[in-house]
Amino acid sequence: MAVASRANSDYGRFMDEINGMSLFPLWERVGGLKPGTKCVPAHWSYDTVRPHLMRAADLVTKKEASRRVLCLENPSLRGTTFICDSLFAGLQIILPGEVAPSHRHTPSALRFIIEGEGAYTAVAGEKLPMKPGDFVVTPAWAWHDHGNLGTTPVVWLDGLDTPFARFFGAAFYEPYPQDTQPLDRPEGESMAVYGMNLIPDEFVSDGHSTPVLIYPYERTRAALDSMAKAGKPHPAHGFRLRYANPANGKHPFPTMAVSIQRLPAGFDGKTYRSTGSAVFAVHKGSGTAQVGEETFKIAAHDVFVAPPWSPYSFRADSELELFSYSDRAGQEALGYWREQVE
Ligand code: GTQ
Repeated sequence: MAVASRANSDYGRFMDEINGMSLFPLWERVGGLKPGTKCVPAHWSYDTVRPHLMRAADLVTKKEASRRVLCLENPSLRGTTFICDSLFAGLQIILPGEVAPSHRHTPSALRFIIEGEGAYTAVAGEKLPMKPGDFVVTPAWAWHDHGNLGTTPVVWLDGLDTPFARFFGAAFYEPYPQDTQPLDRPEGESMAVYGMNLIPDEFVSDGHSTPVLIYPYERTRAALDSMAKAGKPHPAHGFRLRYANPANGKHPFPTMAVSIQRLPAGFDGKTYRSTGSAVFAVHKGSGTAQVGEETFKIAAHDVFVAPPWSPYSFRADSELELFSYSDRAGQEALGYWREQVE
């Protein structure tokens, strides 16, 4: 109908007139609904990025930078700071003696510790010492500052759901009046009180973020060890565990699901895809990630991203462990989540 009338000058005048009124006819839209975005598969080798993190540490003081972070920007999203449409990823470096001043924001944040010991994050009044492989939670709107009390640089991966907050026009930010917030909760409290399959009677969940603020790698590894002894690996994911919010069994964040998976040496996984955008950080081992049309050789501390509905699979040369976060929690809450194994 539209096609037949296109040559008609009445139609041309109609189009011109409605265009001037901020109106657009749906029947003229090209594209329409289909899964996936313009986000492309991308991979950052830690060996390549690390020297530039060290240079950044030389060139820019923590005072100048507040957070000394190199954003991993998707090649199709340059200028946004985002690794995919729904997630932020950055590598943050903090030198011995430095403090990253306290602030808070509506986006939720996670840290996955890459290298170095002696750094901590203070979150909501609790100091959380961090070691490689630990996963640390910063709930939305919680005060947080970081420090390095050790003798070597410490690097971690920051994962945030900033694009969600931006999308909804709800990206608030506030600096704390001092560099550090008061530590009014005992060290280790969130894990000791909420991380033992026990919940205080009076605890009322906000229904969003987990009350456990740190998931130490020591415990994660023990869980993976037991899982690997007890059963067979999933054909695509190997031995995979998701970090759970103990208050409701769901995800640690309202938007982000977070997982760790172990692929035994020689694992040659099936192809998998989901509507989720997922960011992976190699905790240890080496192998290959096939993501869409791309083949990435992956090694310890590399980061890569799998776009939504893009098929991916893994091969492990040595025992591989992959930490990952995705927008799955948000998609499940909204009813969009779908997945497919080969
Ligand atoms: O450490 O608080 O990579 O607020 C981006 C935003 C890190 C942080 C980032 C942040 C932080």
